[in-house]
Amino acid sequence: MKEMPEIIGRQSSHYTRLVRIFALELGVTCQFTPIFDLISLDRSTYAGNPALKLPILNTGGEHIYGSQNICRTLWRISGNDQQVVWPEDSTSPLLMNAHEILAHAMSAQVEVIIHDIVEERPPDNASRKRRQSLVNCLVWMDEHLGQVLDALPERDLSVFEISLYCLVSHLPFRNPLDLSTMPNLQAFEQEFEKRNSAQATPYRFDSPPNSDTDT
Ligand SMILES: N[C@@H](CCC(=O)N[C@@H](CS)C(=O)NCC(=O)O)C(=O)O
Repeated sequence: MKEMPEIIGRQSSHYTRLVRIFALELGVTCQFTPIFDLISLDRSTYAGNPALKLPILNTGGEHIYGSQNICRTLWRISGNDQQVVWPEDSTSPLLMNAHEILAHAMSAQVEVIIHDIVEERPPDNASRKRRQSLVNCLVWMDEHLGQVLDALPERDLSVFEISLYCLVSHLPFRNPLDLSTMPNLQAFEQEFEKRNSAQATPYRFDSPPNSDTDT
């Protein structure tokens, strides 16, 4: 009997939610194994990923690093004929820029959280710039979202939309920002939220048994 794929990550992580939603949308049943220590220096904590990053996918002992590689692997495993739009399907400047800005914003969100929230470090020039670039990306996305969604090729699923949902819904959970001036992002989130895959993957902290930590 084939082993069930295993997603190793954190329920509080937007990259982990991306792959969990992707798996659910494709109908690939995965087991989930939490990583408790987000700032561990031991690569074995991250299933061997030398970048010390999560999520990781374990398929029969083969470990895949990087959320997009994981999505591609899940898609192959699924044998599903759903039409998936990948970042490289973008040929127009608008779509290429939208993917670039979203990828940057997701990564900036991680850096902002580690610096400002996990480590509680005081602001410095680099952290202020990072936060500003995150906000700028969100504003850009809000302004261009309608055009971007219209320009995406015909699809059942897109990495863009799942990623954007995971990022926007992560903000109030981990890094509250004022989104009141970004109505398009808010409307997009509310619409995506209706999907079963979104309902099944709420953000929450994974705590080791007998612990009350929440980082
Ligand atoms: N390129 C990676 C980025 C993953 C990433 O940054 N994950 C965050 C959690 S959301 C992480 O590992 N944070 C720990 C750290 O950066 O030290 C991917 O797409 O999976």
